[in-house]
This record gives sequence, structure tokens and C-alpha cells, in this order.
Amino acid sequence: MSRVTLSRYLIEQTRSHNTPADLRFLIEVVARACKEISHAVSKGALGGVLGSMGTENVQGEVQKKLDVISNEILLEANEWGGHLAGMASEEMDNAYQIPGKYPKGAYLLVFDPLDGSSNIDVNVSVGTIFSVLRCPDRNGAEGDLGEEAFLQPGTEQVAAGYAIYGPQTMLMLTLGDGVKGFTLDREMGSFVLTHDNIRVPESTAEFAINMSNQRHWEAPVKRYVSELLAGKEGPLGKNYNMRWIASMVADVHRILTRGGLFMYPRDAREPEKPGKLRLMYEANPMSMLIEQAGGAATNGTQRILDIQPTSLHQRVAVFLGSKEEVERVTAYHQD
Ligand code: P6P
Repeated sequence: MSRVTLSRYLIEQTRSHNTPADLRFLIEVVARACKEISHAVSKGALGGVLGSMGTENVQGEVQKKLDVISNEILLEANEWGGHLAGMASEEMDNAYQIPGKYPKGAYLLVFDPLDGSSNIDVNVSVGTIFSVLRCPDRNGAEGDLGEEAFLQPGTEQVAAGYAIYGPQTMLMLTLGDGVKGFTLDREMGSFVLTHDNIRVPESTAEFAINMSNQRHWEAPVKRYVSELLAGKEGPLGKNYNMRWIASMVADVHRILTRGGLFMYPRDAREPEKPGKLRLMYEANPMSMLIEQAGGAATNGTQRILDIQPTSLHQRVAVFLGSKEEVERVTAYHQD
């Protein structure tokens, strides 16, 4: 069978699911930007782009040179096309306004341009996470697009995905009709459909959490992880394996590929924060992908996609992956 590229998949989706041409164009542009980021990341020390900027982002996190470069690649690729009303990024305090010289469109693009960037200097997989929303009707309002236009629950996403820059560069995408995986053919420059029907197994024997935070967790998480560690002799009656790459894109990719449970709970280190990961451009797009692949995603007490955001960079606790284990750890929070 002839290869199905991302472009062909999107055209066929347009025919079968009436995917708007503007959304198709948006995904194509984001995919092209991810190819450019993949190229920059793969140069490593040869590209003079490793290391830090000596600046901090809105999260108070040190900005790597590639964080800023990746952010600029996505802005420059998307601002002129007429498909967006605005953009927001982990690397920018405020929403990005489409320059007046360019037409505006119906969609909002929210992204973490290079997630896991602390891993870049040690050559571990990193990625770009993106989420697409419709821009609310502005009723003729002029002027800058306010943050409130972006504050929509994850159920409002029309598309979500990530690019992972690892041994292969892959694009994982959902338009609300399941999850597809595309592998970058660097010789042709095309993303080729290689994973036509991604499914997260309902049960798993693998979990992912940063165990060094154990003393800071809340009781339900301490109970659950101790049961995982108790293995066959414990209440769960089976042995579990553990992985923690500390790059959400890489950990989630493993779970979409072979199942598992990813946890980043809130903890006592910063009790005023509901977690470390960000809702709008990490948890929401990843939760849409996981649910579209048959998994589940909660913050310990509710479905992540149902959370009504109150600020662009708000954080959230994350439990996502194989449904059986997400439901178990979530149930412990009810006890
Ligand atoms: P820790 C990367 O900085 C990130 O935002 C996610 O990609 C990753 O899952 C998490 O933080 C790792 O956090 O505390 O284990 O370094």
C-alpha cells in the first residue's frame, strides 16, 4: 500500500469528517514547525544551541536556548497564515497577538514549545506539545485578544498532539477521532502514518512517578505507590515495573505505545500549587490524546478535561494512562 503522509491523512479526514480546511492547514503548519525544531534539537552542541539563556520564563524556570528558539519557530510559522486568532505558550507571560498586517482566523494555538528541555543537555528525548481551541466569538470586539479567550476546558479542544524528538521524530495527533502516529522520513521530509490506531491497554504493570518526592505526597498517593511497590505479595497481587524519564512527552509516548500510568501529584513542597505540570499546554492535550486512545486522565479528584481553567499558566496534578490504574488511584482520593 502506498504510504499515507500527514497531508493525505488530513485530506481524507476532511472528506470523511468534514475537518475544516483551516484546521488542516493549522496542523500542517505546526508539523512543519516541529520538523524545524527537530532539526535544531538534533544539532546539539554542534548548533551552539545547548545551555541556558540566563533568563527565566513565567514559571520561574531557567530558559534553555532551545526553549526560546522553539517558541520563535512556532510563532513565526503560525502568525501569517490567517488560521489563528491568537497563540499562547509556556515561554510567554501573555497571549501572543497576531500582528495587524496578517489576517486572523478561527483557532487558538496553545503550546509548550520544548517540553522536558532540562533533558536536552544530556541528550534525552524532548518534545513539543500543542492544543487547538476555537476562538470564542468576539462579537465585533477589536483590540488585543485577552487571556480569557483561552480559558476553555479541555473538552473544547478540537485537536491535540505532540512531536517527540527521540531516536525517531514522531508526531502523535488526535482530531477527536482516535490517535494516529506519524514518523518523520527525513529523506523525504514527510511525516508518514506508521501507527494507525493507537490504544492504551486498560491494565498495566508499569508506573511512572518521581519517587524522590515520596515524603511530600498526600496520603492517597503514598498508599497507592506503596501498594505498587508491594508487588505480588501486596494488595494489588502483581509485580510492577517503574520508569521515570522526567520528560512528559517521552513518558506519555511510552504509555501510548505500551500502556502504563504517569503521575505528577501535588505535594507539600509548594502546597499553594495544585501540581507542577501546566493545565493548558501539557495536561489538557496529553489528556485528550490518552482518552482518545482509550485511557483516562484525572487530577486525583476529577477528569482533567472537565477542569474550567482560571489562568493561562495554571498548574494541575496529573494521573493519566491505563484506565484501571487511573481509576484506582483516583478512588483512593475519594476515601
Ligand atoms: P521533575 C519537564 O520539566 C516537566 O515539565 C515534564 O516534562 C516532566 O514530566 C516533569 O517536568 C519532570 O519533573 O520534578 O521529575 O524534574
